[in-house]
Amino acid sequence: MIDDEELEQRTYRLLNDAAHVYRAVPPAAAVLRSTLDRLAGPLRIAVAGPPGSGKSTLVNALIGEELAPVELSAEVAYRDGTEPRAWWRDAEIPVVRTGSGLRLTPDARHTGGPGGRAVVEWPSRVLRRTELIDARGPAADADAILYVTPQLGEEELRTVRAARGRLAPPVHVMIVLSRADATGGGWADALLTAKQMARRRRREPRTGMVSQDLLAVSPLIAAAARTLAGEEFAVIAALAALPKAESEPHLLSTDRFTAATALAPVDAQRRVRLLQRFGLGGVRLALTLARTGSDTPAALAERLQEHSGLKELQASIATLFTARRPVLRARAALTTLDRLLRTHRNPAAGNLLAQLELLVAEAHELRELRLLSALRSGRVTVPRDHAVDAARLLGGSGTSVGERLGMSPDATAAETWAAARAAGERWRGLAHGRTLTPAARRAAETVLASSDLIADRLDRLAAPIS
Ligand SMILES: Nc1nc2c(ncn2[C@@H]2O[C@H](COP(=O)(O)OP(=O)(O)OP(=O)(O)O)[C@@H](O)[C@H]2O)c(=O)[nH]1
Ligand SMILES: [Mg+2]
Repeated sequence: MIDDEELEQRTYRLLNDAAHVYRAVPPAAAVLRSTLDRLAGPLRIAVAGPPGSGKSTLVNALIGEELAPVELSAEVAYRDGTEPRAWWRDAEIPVVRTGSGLRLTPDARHTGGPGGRAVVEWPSRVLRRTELIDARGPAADADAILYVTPQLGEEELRTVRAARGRLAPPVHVMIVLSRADATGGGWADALLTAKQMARRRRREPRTGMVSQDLLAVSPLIAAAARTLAGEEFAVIAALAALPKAESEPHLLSTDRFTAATALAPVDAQRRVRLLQRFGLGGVRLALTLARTGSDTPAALAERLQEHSGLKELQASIATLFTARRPVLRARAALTTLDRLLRTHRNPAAGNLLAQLELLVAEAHELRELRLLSALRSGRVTVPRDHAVDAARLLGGSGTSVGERLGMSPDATAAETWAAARAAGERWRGLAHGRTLTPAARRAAETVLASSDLIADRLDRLAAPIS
């Protein structure tokens, strides 16, 4: 079995060999060039969802800057770069920062029909690891999707399922229940209520089938917290310093909060701006936090990010998406190459195709991804009682040994060992037993291989370094 690094290297070699074979076939050569570029590039995450669900605001929260939405009705990809630059339909265009995002101004030559994607380069540590696409529809070339929606009914689940199915290979999906601050009318416990609801929905099989994780987030509070200015903190602190009896009546509605005669220490204009940035729920939360120990801008920003659900989302993106980057990248590249080799047939291509198939068969992580996706879509089933266990061991909830075994962070080495052994026995029994259908047995064999790899990794961790 081969590891991430070998998978990457062999994928790279195959693409290079193919580039040589197709050097005289311009369309194929172009596809290979961009595939090679992408192999080393960041993971592409599309932020998708219904209109007005908070996609652009979430992009800002993740990057930690007020960039979106751009004043251009198009999909926008945000990438890391050394300085702010933008492109539209292959031409570089001016970027201007306004009070609420970027203004991209394509000149008349570049306008035309709707659709297309603008590219914005922005220096950012976050973007070095992941490219974010503020999507309009299902972004066809994404490795993963954050599906942002304030509600999750049958219709939304159908949309997510369709979005996954349209993409080859089927991508990783995470559902973000947005506008969590407005849950149940937006009262003080709105965020908590939303998080509890998300936890419940996450366990439902029909959501588990389409997404790796489901989280409640308030993009608005998250974005405001990530970009909290010193002056803004001063306004919040001034309001928090007022006696509660004095301020509370003005926090009951946006009209009362922004009334000219209200809350004298802070003028109405500043209050309006604060409301735009945080929403009423966010203002209430910020005041409560400022009163209970968050007495510096950094401390307040940190606590607001926790409450908004952003921290949890970042952690989930890191374990479920970013940690899989090499495998996801390789899988996307190999899928493209496979298609190319089958459409532009020649003797050398046949040989490359055989090598590609061998690589895919040997790379256990690719098999894991394929099985995870098959289990999620219901194309393959394992016995009900074992479905959650299977997805976890395959790395569906994170790829570390502890996450695969579902251990708590304070588990001892002995407990981890015992769990690994038990998983191995469980899946050996299923894989070698006679109760499963052939397809389920093959799935059990893959889960068993994952369990054996976990035991291997524990072995290596325990072995003295010589
Ligand atoms: N209360 C509340 N409002 C939010 C939240 N997130 C975004 N909004 C507001 O909802 C409106 C739409 O937010 P956007 O981020 O532009 O949503 P979008 O999905 O990008 O919208 P389109 O690109 O037009 O589809 C804006 O006025 C935001 O300020 C949130 O978490 N809570
Ligand atoms: Mg938008």
